[in-house]
Amino acid sequence: MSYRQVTAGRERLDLLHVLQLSPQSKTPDTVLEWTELHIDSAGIDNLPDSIDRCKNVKELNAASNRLSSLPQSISKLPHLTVLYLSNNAFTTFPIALCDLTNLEVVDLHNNQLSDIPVDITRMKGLRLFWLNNNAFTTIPIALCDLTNLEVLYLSYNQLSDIPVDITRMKGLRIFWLHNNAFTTFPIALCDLTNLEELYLSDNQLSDIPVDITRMKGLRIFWLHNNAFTTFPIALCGLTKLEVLRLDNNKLSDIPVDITRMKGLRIFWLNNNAFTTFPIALCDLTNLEVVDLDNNQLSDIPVDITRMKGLRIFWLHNNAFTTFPIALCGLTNLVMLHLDNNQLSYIPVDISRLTKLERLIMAGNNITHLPPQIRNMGSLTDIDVKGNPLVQPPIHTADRGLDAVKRYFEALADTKAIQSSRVQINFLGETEAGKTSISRTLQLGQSTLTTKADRTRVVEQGTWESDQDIAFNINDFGGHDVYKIGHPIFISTRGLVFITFNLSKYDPEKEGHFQLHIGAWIDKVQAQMPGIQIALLGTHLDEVATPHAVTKCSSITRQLEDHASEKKRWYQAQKETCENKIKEIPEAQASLRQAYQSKAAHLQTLYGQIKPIYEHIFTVSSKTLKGVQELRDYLLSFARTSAEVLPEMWVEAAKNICTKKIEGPENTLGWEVIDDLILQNAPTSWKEKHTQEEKKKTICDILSFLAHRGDIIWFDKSPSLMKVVFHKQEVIVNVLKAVLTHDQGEVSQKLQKSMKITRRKTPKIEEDIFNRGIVSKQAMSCLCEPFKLSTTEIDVMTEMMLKLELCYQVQEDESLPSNTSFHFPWLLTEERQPELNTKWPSKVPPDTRQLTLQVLFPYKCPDGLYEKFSVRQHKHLGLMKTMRMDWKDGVYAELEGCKMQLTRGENPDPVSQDPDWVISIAVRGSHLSDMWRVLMRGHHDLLDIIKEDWPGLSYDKYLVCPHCVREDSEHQPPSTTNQNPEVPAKRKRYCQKTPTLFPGEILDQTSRTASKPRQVPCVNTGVSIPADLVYPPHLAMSWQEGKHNTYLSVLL
Ligand SMILES: Nc1nc2c(ncn2[C@@H]2O[C@H](COP(=O)(O)OP(=O)(O)O)[C@@H](O)[C@H]2O)c(=O)[nH]1
Ligand SMILES: [Mg+2]
Repeated sequence: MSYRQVTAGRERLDLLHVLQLSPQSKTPDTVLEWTELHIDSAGIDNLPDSIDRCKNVKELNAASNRLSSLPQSISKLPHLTVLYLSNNAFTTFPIALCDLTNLEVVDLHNNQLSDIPVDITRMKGLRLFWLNNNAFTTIPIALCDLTNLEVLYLSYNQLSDIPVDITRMKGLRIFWLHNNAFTTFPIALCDLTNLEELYLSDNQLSDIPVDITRMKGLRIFWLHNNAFTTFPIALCGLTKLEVLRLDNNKLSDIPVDITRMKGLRIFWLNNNAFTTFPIALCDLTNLEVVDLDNNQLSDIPVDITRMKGLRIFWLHNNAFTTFPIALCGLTNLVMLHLDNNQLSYIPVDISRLTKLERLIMAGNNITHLPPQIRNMGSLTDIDVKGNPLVQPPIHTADRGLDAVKRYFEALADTKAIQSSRVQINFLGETEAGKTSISRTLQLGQSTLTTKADRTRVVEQGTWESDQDIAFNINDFGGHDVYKIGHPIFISTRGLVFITFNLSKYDPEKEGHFQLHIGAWIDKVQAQMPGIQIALLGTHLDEVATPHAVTKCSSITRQLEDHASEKKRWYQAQKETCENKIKEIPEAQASLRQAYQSKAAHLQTLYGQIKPIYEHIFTVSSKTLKGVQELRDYLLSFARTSAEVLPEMWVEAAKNICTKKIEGPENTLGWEVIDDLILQNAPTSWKEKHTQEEKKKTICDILSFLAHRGDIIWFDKSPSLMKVVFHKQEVIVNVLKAVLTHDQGEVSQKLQKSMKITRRKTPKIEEDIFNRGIVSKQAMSCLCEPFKLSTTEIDVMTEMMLKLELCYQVQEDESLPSNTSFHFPWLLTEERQPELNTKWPSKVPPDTRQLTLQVLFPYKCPDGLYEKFSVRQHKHLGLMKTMRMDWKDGVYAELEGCKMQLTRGENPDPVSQDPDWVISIAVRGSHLSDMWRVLMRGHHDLLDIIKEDWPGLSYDKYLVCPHCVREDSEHQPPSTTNQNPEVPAKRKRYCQKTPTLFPGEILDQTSRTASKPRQVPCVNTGVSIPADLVYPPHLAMSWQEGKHNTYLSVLL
């Protein structure tokens, strides 16, 4: 007999089924070797009778199936000690278990049990018993005779009392009873004198009897989420208690008697009604952790310094307006949470907290951190997010404590300067007057462009108003290249002017507002919802003043309509979510939560949108009328965004920005940067710091400048970080050269190039324009006119890969020059007809199809599909053969599945603006593999939206696999459609719409308490297996939240 650990998985079920068919056969040795059998989530209704062949199995996991009974044969597994049966469909206790006297652990949570038979008393070995999430209304008396039971889970039932018989359970140490229906304390518990942990949270208790003091051994007691309005004084007799949770009650005071609880180490009092600090706590000198989050405290008495043992203190979300200075006397503090208060400063005395490791101050009103922070040796983490910091700049603080310390060191050695350099971005249609106003601002005199000036894609300039206030100006010409996203070029801290020609603007003309203003606002807000946008009308000299006024007030009205339409859209979406939440049954808590987070997300999205600046600026670059007003606004904007910077940072920024205009370099390499930045550093600072520290400071400064929009620099990639793009134009030109759809232009470049022969040109061209493939060689030809070095070209390509504009394919490993780059942007070919054999329109008989559709109202954001297509490549590896691309789609084979991604318009005969859809369809025969592929695609797409289009609105649906099959089988379709899930817009044009399930199903993070077995396909009226709509999920975990994490650390 082997004693090895042998785990058998789901795939071994087949073997058991074979054995079941021939009961006389000999048991194979492999089966005898198994010590663990994992057949959870296997979709079975019964365990095979042949289970008794697994003679040596000690652990059997059959959780998450559809079991409602067990075969008698299971009682013939003499070694079975651990049995998992949670998430099944038991309504009565499987009696066969009662003969398994060696069973030690039985998990039956998430079933529908309401009673336990007396035979259970035969299970003498039982130590751990999970019965939570069942349907018990009383405690089955039979349980009380399990005298060896140590841990019993009965939470999430409907218990309201406990029989005295419970006292027979002398062995019980841990008793879980939270989320039941107790309104009075079950007094019988008081005689369980061996109990060490008692969990009674989430009931409706309001008092505790004195008898509780008989529970001499109690160490952990949970009473949160009950109905206590006064502190239950009887608790004070529990002198051995170490952990007490009374959070989420309505306490406002604590009696002095509490000082008897000498053993108390961890005390949760968060979410109560304290308005003054409960001073009695100050004498609990053994307390290590106190949680007073979410109360209304505004002060802390000096007496607190007596709490010498206090290490972790939570005071999040209270009403502090000044920093409670008494805290600075708690010299043993390791962690202090004061986030979400209204503090405006951190006192210098904070440095007395020499053991402090984490200081959490997010969401206050702090503008300056004390420089003494750099002397706090134990501090490893400071969180100051969401504060209006100017010292140090927010971005520097975001880089972490070390960066903050380096900043303060630089401040110690050089002068502090209130400095501001604002990025101004002019966007708008061509000929709007962008270049003229940009140059007029820089030169301080009227500068009108001529035709010849209008070829450049971006023009940069700087304007220094005084020593400490400067502007970087970006004047963007209209070109598709910007579709890949202004965010690379525009800093969220900058200003965007949507520029339009006021003299040509016609308020009466249909669509004028949308074309010249509205569409630009939508685009900028979808990508950078927090940025400040203002409107700028040019050519003021050509408009009579009264006309200008009328036009502006018309625009103001349109702006209001535009904003309220957006608001209505968000509200409607939120209401839809809220209505859905109401409809979802209690049991599907997790789906409900998915909708709740969607509603919350919509709320945040809406909240993030910064209103357009209320005044519309009007200027003339010819007469300078209105220019002064514009300048004044720019200066005041700059002043309010000024930050305290060490002089050497300011000098570094100046040196680099000068290079934009003056230097011949396309990019700046590390040596140049090193010199530009350290040139003005004081000698004292240089002498103090090692090469490594200097490098880190340089990175801090570059990162700050990149964030502010002075330069483009990717600090996350080791190869890219060696190069600073200080001239946007260089990047833009290269992108434009590579991404252009102008075949003539490309041909010309290729023909001029010395690097390739005439014969090769047509092939290269065909590759680019039909297949979207740019070889390494073609890439360098296209870049030739810009006189870039090889390193610069490599860095640019690296950047395009990083921005996921393309993916790299190396056809021959031994030939790196054979590398090519695939740009979905460039594809013009339609779907190849030969794909129909791999992916026929009709779903093949032995195959199923899962489909996710993500719908975008009116427009598919530029570049979203392309980036998504590129991102899929990382799952496919370098093997190009697994993938076929066309203009609006990808077909790929991976992990035993076939996948087709497509982008398309949903034709809508009624509306001018049809919805756009990106769909992910997966075909295969193994559902779990198919779900994995689909879920991953879903994640990728959502991640891209989150990264690049945080303000984008979309909707998503899972298309019923049954309908997909039906649809492909029965053509032409029927016309009846009663589907409530189908958005109105879709109903109009779909002759037969498949049932759509909410895509939010995919957002559920934990297992639903009771996942349905069947779901109705509304359109056809049939029930389909839930596995086709609900992906298999991770096991539900009841332990969530910060407290449990720290609990496990501290206990
Ligand atoms: N009269 C007048 N002409 C202007 C003004 N601003 C620009 N222009 C002219 O309008 C045309 C387009 O201007 P430009 O700055 O190149 O527009 P851009 O394409 O948006 O950069 C040029 O012919 C300019 O000379 C202005 O304020 N008044
Ligand atoms: Mg221009």
